[in-house]
Amino acid sequence: MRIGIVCYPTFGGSGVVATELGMALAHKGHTIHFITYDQPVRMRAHPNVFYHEVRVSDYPLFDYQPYELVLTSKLVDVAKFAGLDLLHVHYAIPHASAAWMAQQILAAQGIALPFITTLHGTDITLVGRDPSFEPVITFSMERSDAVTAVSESLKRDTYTHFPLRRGIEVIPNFICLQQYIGRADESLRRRYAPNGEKLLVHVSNFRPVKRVDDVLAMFELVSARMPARLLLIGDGPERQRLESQCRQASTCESVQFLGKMTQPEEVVASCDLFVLTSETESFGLAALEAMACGVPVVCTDGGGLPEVVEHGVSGLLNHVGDVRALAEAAMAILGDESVHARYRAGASLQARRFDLEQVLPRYESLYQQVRAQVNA
Ligand code: GMT
Repeated sequence: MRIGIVCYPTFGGSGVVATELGMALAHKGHTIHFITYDQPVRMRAHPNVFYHEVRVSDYPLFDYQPYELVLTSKLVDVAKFAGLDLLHVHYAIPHASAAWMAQQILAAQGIALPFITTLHGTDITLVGRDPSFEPVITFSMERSDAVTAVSESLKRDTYTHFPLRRGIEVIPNFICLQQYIGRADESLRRRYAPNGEKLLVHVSNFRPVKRVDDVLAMFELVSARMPARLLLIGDGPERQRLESQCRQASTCESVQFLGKMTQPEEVVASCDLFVLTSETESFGLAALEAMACGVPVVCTDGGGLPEVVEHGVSGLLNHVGDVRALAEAAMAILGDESVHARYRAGASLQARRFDLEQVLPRYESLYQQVRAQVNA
């Protein structure tokens, strides 16, 4: 099939999932056209992969550049000239409404282009439910040829926040397991924990929803009880404040901000524990990536995290904001070598449930279903 994929090209989970999905489909012989404003960070060269940049001109009349319109025109252009069979848009805002608009323009020219919308999280739980977006999001979800959500929790949230009548299929996020196995690197580990300290790691986009303050607070409690270090990977609006705050703290020497990384698993795999303190997380791809490296997870129980991390098997879950319980959980896992080894094994085993090989056929079958509806 010839498939157009629209996503955010940045480090966020939705962009990573969309790009890895496109790359996997390309390996299976499909032709993939990524359509977005910058080359997706995880995109690699492949004869079946094409990238189309959406370039918004800087006209002085516009205080706000009309990205959605330029994207729509690009979708129409690529659909016609690459002969797309379908569009798969990731993250509803503004991709679903742009896809619908492109579909209407093409229909007026006698061309059928079905589109699938995949909901990822904040497009529903935070931004999308804002009244300034809600009617457009509801409409474009209703008009999508299929809608998928990355977890049961996100599906429930969608029905809670939107007056939606249509069905939503849950297709969980995935990982290419082979990329993660056996990545631990002793020399890297020694660099970050030269005296054999326990190594905790957090990966995020440093937005308020991630509650990174809680990561720092729980780390303070842990490091008071055992030699430990904390690595913070990623960047975002909260980073500068947190970094300055951290410089005043007694744990300053033990905390390192590493910034954005295209392959965070290279570091995560050499750590002892992954920490995620989010207010809510539709799925928690970063936690799954850690588990795939055999790194157990201590996290909150917001949103879809309990669907990814099994309490007592691949990690421990606690209520949002309960920093003390999160610290106790970390110490319970890290304080005993045999317990840690059991959680490590549990994490690796559980990650297998989300292997690409299990999830990819579900998308392919949905594509066929949607295409068949158009041809019927
Ligand atoms: O907020 C983020 O972490 C970024 C956001 C995105 O769209 O990239 O992540 C959301 O989608 C990911 C991929 O499906 C999920 O793994 C994240 O849990 C989800 N984030 C939230 O729900 C906060």
